[in-house]
Amino acid sequence: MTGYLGLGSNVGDRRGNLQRAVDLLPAQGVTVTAASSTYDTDPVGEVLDQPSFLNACVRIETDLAPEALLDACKAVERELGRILAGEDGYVRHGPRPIDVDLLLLGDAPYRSERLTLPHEQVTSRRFVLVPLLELDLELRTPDGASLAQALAALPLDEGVRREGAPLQVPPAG
Ligand code: PH2
Ligand code: MG
Ligand code: MG
Repeated sequence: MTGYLGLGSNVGDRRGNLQRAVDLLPAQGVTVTAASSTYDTDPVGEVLDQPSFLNACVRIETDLAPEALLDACKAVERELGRILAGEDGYVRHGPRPIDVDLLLLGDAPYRSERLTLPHEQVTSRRFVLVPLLELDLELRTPDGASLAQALAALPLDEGVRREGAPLQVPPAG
C-alpha cells in the first residue's frame, strides 16, 4: 500500500535528523519511494516560542497495517532520541529532534484512539502540504478532496521557505 509520511525537526542537526529518519525506515518494513525537498518553517500550533522547523515529506510503500506503521514511526523517533508521550519531559507540540507523522495510507480512512487517517492536519498546514504536493500534485484525501485546492485556500501567514535539496531515498531491498 502507498502512504505518505511527514517529517519535522527543530533540535540539533535538523537536516541530519530528517535524513537519519528516512534511512531507518526500511529496517521497519517501510520502503521509501520518493522524498521531498526540505523546508524551513515557522512553528505553528500550541507552542509558538520555539526554533523554526525543518519539514519534509516522503512517499512510502508498505505492507504494514495502520497501527503497525504508527509503531514503526514511533520506533524511528525513539531511535533518534525523541521523548515520547507519557515519558518524563514530554511537551506536546514542543521542540523535538524528530517527528514522524503518518499523513495518508491507502484509499480508506482509519480511526482509532491513537491514530486518525488522513492526519487531521493534512489539509490545514502549509508545512505539510507544500512538501507533500511536491511529491504528487494530484494527491487527494480518501473523500476525494484535492490537496492542491486545500493549499490554495489557506492563508499565507504560515511561513514555509524551501531550504535545501530533496532528502536521499535509501536504496531499495
Ligand atoms: N509540528 C508540530 C507543531 N508545530 N510547526 C512546524 N512548522 N512544523 C512542524 O513539524 C510542527 C509544527 C507538532 O507535531
Ligand atoms: Mg507532528
Ligand atoms: Mg507526531
